[in-house]
Amino acid sequence: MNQKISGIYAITPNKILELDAIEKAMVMHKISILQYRHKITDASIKLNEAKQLQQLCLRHNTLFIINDDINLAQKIDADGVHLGANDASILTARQQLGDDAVIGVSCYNDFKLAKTAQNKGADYVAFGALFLSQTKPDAPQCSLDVITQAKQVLTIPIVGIGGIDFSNQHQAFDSGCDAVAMISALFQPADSLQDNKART
Ligand code: TZP
Ligand code: MG
Repeated sequence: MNQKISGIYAITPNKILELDAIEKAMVMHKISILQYRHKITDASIKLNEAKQLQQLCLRHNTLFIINDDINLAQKIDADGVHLGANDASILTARQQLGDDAVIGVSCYNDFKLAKTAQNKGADYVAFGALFLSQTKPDAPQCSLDVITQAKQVLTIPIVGIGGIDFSNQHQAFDSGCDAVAMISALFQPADSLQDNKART
C-alpha cells in the first residue's frame, strides 16, 4: 500500500458532498488518494457520503481514507483512516481495522511525533501547515526543513499539507514529501471552504 502514498492526496472540502466536483478533480489531477473529511456529527450523512466516495474511489483505483472516524472506516471497510492528535490511537485503529488498513497520522511540525508514529505502525505521517492555509488559517506552521530532516530518518511516506497548490507543490516535493494534500487548490473557491465558515 505504501507505494500508493505518492502524488496528489485530495481531501474533501468540509461541506455537503458534491460528488461531481470531486470526480472531476480526481480525473483531472490523477488523484492517487482521497480522504473523506467532513466535520459534522450526523452519522447518517457521513455514512451516506462515505459510501458514495468509496464507490468513486473503486471506479478510479484511488485509495480511500476516512478522517478521524475509525468506526465509520470499519463499517464500510475503507482502505484506511487518518488520525489527528485528538483522535483514537494508532493501536486502537490497528486493532479495529486490521493489518491491511492504511493508517495515517498528523504530526503538525513535530518530528518526534512522526518517529513515534512510525514505531507504532503508522503507514504514513503528515506534516503541516507548510504554507498559509485558507481552509485552516490557524493550523500550526511547519517549515520545509522539518520535512527534509524527517525524510532522512523515516522509512514511511511523508505527506505535506496546508496551503499547497499547483504553484508551490514542487517546494514540498523537493523538501522530501512523497505526497501533497490539497483542499482549496482542488475545490475552489477557497474562502467558502474555510473550516469554520463551512455550511454543513
Ligand atoms: N491540516 C492542516 S492545514 C489543513 C489541515 C486539514 C487544511 C488544508 O487545506 P488547504 O486548503 O489545502 O490549505
Ligand atoms: Mg482529526
